[in-house]
Amino acid sequence: MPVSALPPDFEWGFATAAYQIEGAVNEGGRGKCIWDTFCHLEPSRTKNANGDVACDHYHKFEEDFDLLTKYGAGAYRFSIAWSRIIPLGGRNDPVNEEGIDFYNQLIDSLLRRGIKPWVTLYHWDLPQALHDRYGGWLNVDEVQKDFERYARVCYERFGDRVKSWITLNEPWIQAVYGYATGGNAPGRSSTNPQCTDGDTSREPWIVGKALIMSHARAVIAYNQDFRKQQKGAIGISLNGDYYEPWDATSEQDAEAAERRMEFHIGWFANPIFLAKDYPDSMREQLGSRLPTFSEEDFAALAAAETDFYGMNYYTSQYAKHKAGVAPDTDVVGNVEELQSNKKGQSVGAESGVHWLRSCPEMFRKHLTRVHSLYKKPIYITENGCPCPGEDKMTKSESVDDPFRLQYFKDHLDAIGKSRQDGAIISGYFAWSLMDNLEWSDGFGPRFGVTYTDYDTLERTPKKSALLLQELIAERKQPISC
Ligand code: GCO
Repeated sequence: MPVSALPPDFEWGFATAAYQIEGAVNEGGRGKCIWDTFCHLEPSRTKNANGDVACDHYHKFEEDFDLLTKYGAGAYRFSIAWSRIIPLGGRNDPVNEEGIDFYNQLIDSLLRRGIKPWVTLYHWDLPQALHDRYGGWLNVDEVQKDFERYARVCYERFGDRVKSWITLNEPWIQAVYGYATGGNAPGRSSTNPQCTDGDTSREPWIVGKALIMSHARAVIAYNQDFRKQQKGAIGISLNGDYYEPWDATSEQDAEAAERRMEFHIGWFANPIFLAKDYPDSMREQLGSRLPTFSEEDFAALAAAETDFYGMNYYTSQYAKHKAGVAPDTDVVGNVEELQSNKKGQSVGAESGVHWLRSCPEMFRKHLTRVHSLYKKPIYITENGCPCPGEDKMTKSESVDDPFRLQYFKDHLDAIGKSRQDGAIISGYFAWSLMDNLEWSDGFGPRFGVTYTDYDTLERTPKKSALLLQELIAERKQPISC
């Protein structure tokens, strides 16, 4: 297989998130977050799983970083739990020095190993106290001020050593799963009879605005008060599948595909990267349910110069136009999402979760589209999959993971091709360093390159980790042109 050299500053690594791996939820002065409440209030919603212990990374981080060293990682993306740093979350609430110490230990250990820390400030674990105090993400004015203060504390305490910041992970998931489907914390949904205290058909869009403005404030704070001295970069990680028309000859389906991506990516990327309003298709469908940006908001968006586009990419789909008026609960743009097209062709090989099929060709198109629209360097901040049937496998079966190996090869190949197409792709983080708590799917799906035994907490490298190790060592990527 021909290979192409990557630039020397290409970032290679693995990614995780605090609630999915840390455990130790009642240690070190940590305050509760909305996921603690969500998992414990109605355990069936998370398949009786929770993050109380998870991978116990809180106590085992040195062992986990030994793995990073073994895999040759140059960078490691992890998230800080807001409620470890400020247990009550708010701008006038005290900072927890034990939480600061914990993340100082992580950062210093990574640096000793020559691994660059990439820090996500928010990976869905809002301090519960802010949700209780004023409605959390539903209170646009309050939450952005508290997020800015939290971000400032992180820059002040860690920014001498952390040079790569990601403000938010997948705001779409926070807004839609948290406030439309109710499948993620805090579990609000217009179809949930418990949500009688608000207009739930507006909530995802209000939360979206709160997330966008929080990102903007955190970036402005960095640019004004820290960038000159600390010389780091700051971005955001957006999820989003690529969509192709279900019927390749239908104009309506082509528009549906575009609309679907606007509802998913443009919702956040247009305000954040272009300082523009939401896509027209959103305004047309949602009318006054979509909040507006004031002059002041637009000024903040324009001032919040963001360095890079973090892309979390897993899969793609086909889009079929839905006739008729979209219902209030529609968050995808009146589109039917399908895994095969009109000709019956599947979007790609099925992985170990129903929503994820391997579609590297569409990944390549996605990279080209995002690059041409937003013109920022792209870092793949998540990419990975569980193997078919892996949730039921024994350890020895799971560590032999040809499906994942092929998935990585094909997606790295697509990156190589898009780089040849002209897209600027500056790094790649495999999701995930180890099997971990897959949110409301519990501990079933295994996305790790390391097998986690949840009874003994023993870690065992899978074969795919060793493939990445080889590629990283050679600083090469396969390109099968
Ligand atoms: C996400 C999150 C991760 C998930 C991963 C696999 O993208 O949903 O960032 O926390 O675990 O994506 O679903």
